[in-house]
Amino acid sequence: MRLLQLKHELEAHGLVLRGAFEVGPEDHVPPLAHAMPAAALVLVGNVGSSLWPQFAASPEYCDGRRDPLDRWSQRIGDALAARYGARALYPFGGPPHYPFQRWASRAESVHPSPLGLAIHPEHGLWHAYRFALAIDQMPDDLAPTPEYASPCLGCAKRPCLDACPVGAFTGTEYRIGACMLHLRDTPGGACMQLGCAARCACPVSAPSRYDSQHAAFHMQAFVIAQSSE
Ligand code: B12
Ligand code: SF4
Ligand code: SF4
Repeated sequence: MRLLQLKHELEAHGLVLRGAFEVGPEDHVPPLAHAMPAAALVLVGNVGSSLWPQFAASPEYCDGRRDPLDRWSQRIGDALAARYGARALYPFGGPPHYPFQRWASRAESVHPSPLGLAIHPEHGLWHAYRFALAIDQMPDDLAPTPEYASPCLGCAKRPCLDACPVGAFTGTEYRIGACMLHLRDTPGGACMQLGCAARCACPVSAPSRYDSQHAAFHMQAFVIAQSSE
C-alpha cells in the first residue's frame, strides 16, 4: 500500500489520512485473514467538517434509517479494505470497543484533553476517526510522525472545564447523565444546535469547529444513541 494513493482516494469522500504506525503486540490489533498478524495500522477520519458535504449527499444520510454515518463509513472502509487486502476496523459497534484514541496517539501527535477527547495541535478538538485499515506489510511511504506538545500544557485557564451549563466535566470524569438531561430539556439550545459548549470553548483551532449542520447532526445522533441504551 502507498499512503499517498490512499490519501487521494480518501479525499474524494472528504476523509483524511490520520497517520499510520507499525503494530506491536501491545496495540491489540486483531489478526488479518488466516490468523496473520497485522504489520501496520492506518487511521482514517475527518478534520473539521471535511466529510460533511460528501456525507450529507450520500444515500445513507438521505435514506432516513439509523446510524447513517456509521453505515457510510462502513461502506467506504469495507470497499477500501477489499481493494488493499486489508481488514477494516471501526470505532463503533462495540462494546468491546477498539482503542481508537490509543491507536490515534500512536499514529499522530494527539494527546488526551480534560474533556476526554484527544486534542490535535492543528485541529484542536475538531476531529474524529471513522475507521482503521489493518495491513500485512508496512506502507512503502510511511514517514516518521512529528511529535508536538499537547496544546493543553500551555492553557492555564482551561476554559473547556467552565463552559458546560450543567458542570458535566469535572476534569477527571464526564457526567453523562447531567449532560443528557440538559440536551433533552433544551433541544433548541446552543449545545444541540452548535455542538458541546465545553468543546466550543477551547481556543485551539476555532476555525476547525464543525459547521452548525454537522455539529447538530452529531448531537442528535448522540441523544438518539443514548435514548436507545
Ligand atoms: C464509549 C464512547 C463514548 C461514551 C463514553 C466516553 C468515555 N469518555 O467514557 C459516550 C457515549 C459518553 C461518548 C460520547 C462522545 N464521544 Co465518544 N466514544 C466512545 C468510544 C466508542 C469508545 C471509548 C472507549 O471506551 N474506548 C475503550 C478504551 C480501551 O480505548 P482507549 O483508546 O485506550 O481509551 C482511551 C480513551 O478512552 C481515553 N479517555 C476516556 N475517557 C477519558 C477521560 C479523560 C478525562 C481522559 C483524559 C481520557 C479519557 O483514555 C483512554 C486511554 O488512552 C470511542 C470510539 C473508540 N472505539 O475508541 C468514541 C470516541 C472517544 N468518542 C468520540 C466523540 C467525538 C464523542 C462525542 C463528542 C460525540 C458527539 N456528540 O459528537 C461525545 C462526547 C459528548 C460530549 N458532551 O462532548 C470520538 C473522540 C474523537 C477525539 N477527538 O478524540 C471517538 C474516538 C469516536 C470517533 N469516531 O472518533 N463516547
Ligand atoms: S480549553 Fe485548554 S485545556 Fe481545554 S482542551 Fe482546549 S487547550 Fe486543552
Ligand atoms: S453537550 Fe452541553 S451539557 Fe453536554 S457536556 Fe457539552 S456543554 Fe455540557
